[in-house]
Amino acid sequence: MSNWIATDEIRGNFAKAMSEMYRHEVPQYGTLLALVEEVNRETLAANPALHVDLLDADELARLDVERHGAIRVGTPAELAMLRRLFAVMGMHPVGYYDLSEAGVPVHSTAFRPVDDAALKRNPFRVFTSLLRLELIENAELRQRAAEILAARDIFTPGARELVATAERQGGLDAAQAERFVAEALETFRWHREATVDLVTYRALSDEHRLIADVVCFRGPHINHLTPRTLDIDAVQRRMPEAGIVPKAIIEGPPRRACPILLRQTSFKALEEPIRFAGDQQGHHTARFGEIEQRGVALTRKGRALYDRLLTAARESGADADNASHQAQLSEVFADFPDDLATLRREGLAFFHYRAVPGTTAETGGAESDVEALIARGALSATPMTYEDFLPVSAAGIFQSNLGEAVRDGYSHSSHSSQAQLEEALGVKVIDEIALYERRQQMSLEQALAALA
Ligand code: OOG
Ligand code: NI
Repeated sequence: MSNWIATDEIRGNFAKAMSEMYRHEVPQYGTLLALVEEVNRETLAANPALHVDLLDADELARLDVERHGAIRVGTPAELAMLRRLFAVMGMHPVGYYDLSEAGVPVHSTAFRPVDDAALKRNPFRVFTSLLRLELIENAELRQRAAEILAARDIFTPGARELVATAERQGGLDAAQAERFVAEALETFRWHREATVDLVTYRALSDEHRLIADVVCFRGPHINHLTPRTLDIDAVQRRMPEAGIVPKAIIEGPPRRACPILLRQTSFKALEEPIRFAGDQQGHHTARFGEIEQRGVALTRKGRALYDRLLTAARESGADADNASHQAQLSEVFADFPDDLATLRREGLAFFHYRAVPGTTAETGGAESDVEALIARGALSATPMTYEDFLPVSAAGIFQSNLGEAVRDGYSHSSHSSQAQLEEALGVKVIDEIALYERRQQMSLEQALAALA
């Protein structure tokens, strides 16, 4: 037995500290949290079956602490250090998201816990983007941005030291873990002072607002923190009453009896006063609020169907208002089965299998007997929650916060470069679908062993 504090506990404490810091920095986030809690409470009260399902799936306990955040960093070295910092909290890079196609000069991964027990405890995720400086067309500006980034350290000396300590010892003791949370938090804090003058800021911002956001500050301020709601349509409807203006459209799939993947909406970034070098006053918009509703994770086959239907819906024209957008999506998504048994039998979604106490397999437990075991009530299958993000939705969220100045996609030659992101990280990203597959398979093996 070691004296090290569990990574789950460090992550839980960090997520809590981050949430407190953000609530303090962005009061609207607190308002949104209260609204989400209210809607979740009402949804559970009105839907006892959902209450039981979430309880059974061990999802109810995590709901109140469940958040994702997002940051954007400027250099491979910053990303590599972040990878080590998140590892101390049991968070690892999962998935690759290329946003250059959508006109955002970044590519991204999500740091998150990966195993069942850790996800149950606290699924805190941070969508992390790396600026692709090579996409800045103006060579002089590119050079200037690189120099500014090279001159900063987004980590405190204490954070660097404790990450090294954790790696050397294989963990942190209680006092070290507490200090680690405080030191790590500093990287995500907002700064009212830019590191550059207004002229430089404007030049970078004119190239792309996101470039200015990444380059001109001491650190990669957390730009939103997202609670999970059980009814995103209700929260979207009630946001204006709470004094929050949501973006026009809920991203992702439409409302369904069996929610799939991820639905998201956000409120617009705030314009905040900034003091630039040379004592000049100006503004910057970066921080916003977002909510999400999570559904079942899809297999490769299910995801291909989702992508195909989403593309079909998008091709039939953009809708200005959410009601007609949702109506049209629902029509197109009529082709996506909407009951759990079909989603499972057709191999469209992932499930957790469990042995039902008090039953035995009799038939011996070969995998082909799964259907028979389920029919007899010896085996249960509950939907596995999607823990990741969606590139088209992420692009929509980015863009709703970049104001009018949305640009076209970057040229194809500069596209998707997972290898480049992995080189920066210093490790390969985990394939999210393979991870769901493994977790499903493991749950099935354990269930069958229990029944045997
Ligand atoms: C990240 C936007 C993506 C999501 O939930 O899809 C995102 C950013 O703006 O940095 O957070
Ligand atoms: Ni987000």
